[in-house]
Amino acid sequence: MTDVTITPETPQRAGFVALIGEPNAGKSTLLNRMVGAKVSIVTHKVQTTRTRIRGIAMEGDAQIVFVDTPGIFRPRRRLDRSMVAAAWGGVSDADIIVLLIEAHRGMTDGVQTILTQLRDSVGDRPVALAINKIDRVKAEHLLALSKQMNEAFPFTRTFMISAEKGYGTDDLRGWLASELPVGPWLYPEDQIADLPMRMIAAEITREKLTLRLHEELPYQLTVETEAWEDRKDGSAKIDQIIYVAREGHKGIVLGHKGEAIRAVGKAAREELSEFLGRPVHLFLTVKVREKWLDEAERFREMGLDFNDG
Ligand SMILES: Nc1nc2c(ncn2[C@@H]2O[C@H](COP(=O)(O)OP(=O)(O)OP(=O)(O)O)[C@@H](O)[C@H]2O)c(=O)[nH]1
Ligand SMILES: [Mg+2]
Repeated sequence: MTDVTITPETPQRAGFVALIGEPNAGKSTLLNRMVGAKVSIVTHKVQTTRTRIRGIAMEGDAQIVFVDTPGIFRPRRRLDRSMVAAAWGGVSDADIIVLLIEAHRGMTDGVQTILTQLRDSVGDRPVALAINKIDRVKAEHLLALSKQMNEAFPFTRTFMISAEKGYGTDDLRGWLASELPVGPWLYPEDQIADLPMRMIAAEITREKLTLRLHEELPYQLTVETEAWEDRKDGSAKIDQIIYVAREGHKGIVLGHKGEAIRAVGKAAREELSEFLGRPVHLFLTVKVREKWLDEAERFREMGLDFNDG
């Protein structure tokens, strides 16, 4: 008789980790780093992310579903309110919450407001503090900030990270994996995102527009994928509409002799074609729609709830 060794199976773990914080804290950068691919768009401007975006990472036997959220700030417009509501919705669905703050900005009024609301909404779930952008400050500054934050809120753990450079992010991911509840994986092992392709495509174009346009304009436009055709030759033909709220904005988006929109289209097409691994023909149309910021359909396309008023 041969010996049979029965190894007890290590249990699978799985769950949701919400990344929250003020606009520009580096949530989307962290999500992309954790997943190892660009799933959520990143710009140097505030309010880049408009809806919850899931990115999936495997860590040993744990499947961590990271939920990137819009930055939390004091909302003015209807769109702002829906974005902030989406962020808190991410908190209420999460098994673990990670609050990102910027090392060089410290405990701002905005961060304190978030802490107040967190106290009322997390119950006994773990909340980690991630002090991000540590590459921008001196080490001695971090200890004082960590102390100040931990006096203000009972964080389960504190991590000092640079989402951009990758400092401290492996530690954070390891800790998150160990804290997740035991349970079956929620997605196939090789899946990294669950946003529909047409939305990812629209987000890539919106990122290029946001990087190029100044001041308020990025906040007053939205991009939708109108049509998508997979061609026999393996390429994809993608038509997108850029909605702007004013005639004047249309001219700015197009640029002199259409040079602005051409540059945006080229950058978006290149990234999209790399993402898809095949050639892309991208056609952008700019439409003036004065009331798009008050249209339920536009919110639905962005993946947001449309609230009254
Ligand atoms: N120096 C430095 N910059 C960073 C780091 N992480 C993110 N950034 C930069 O911070 C800016 C904002 O990053 P995002 O990831 O878009 O921030 P966000 O929190 O998702 O912002 P919203 O979507 O607007 O709420 C970008 O210019 C990033 O490159 C970091 O660790 N160090
Ligand atoms: Mg973001």
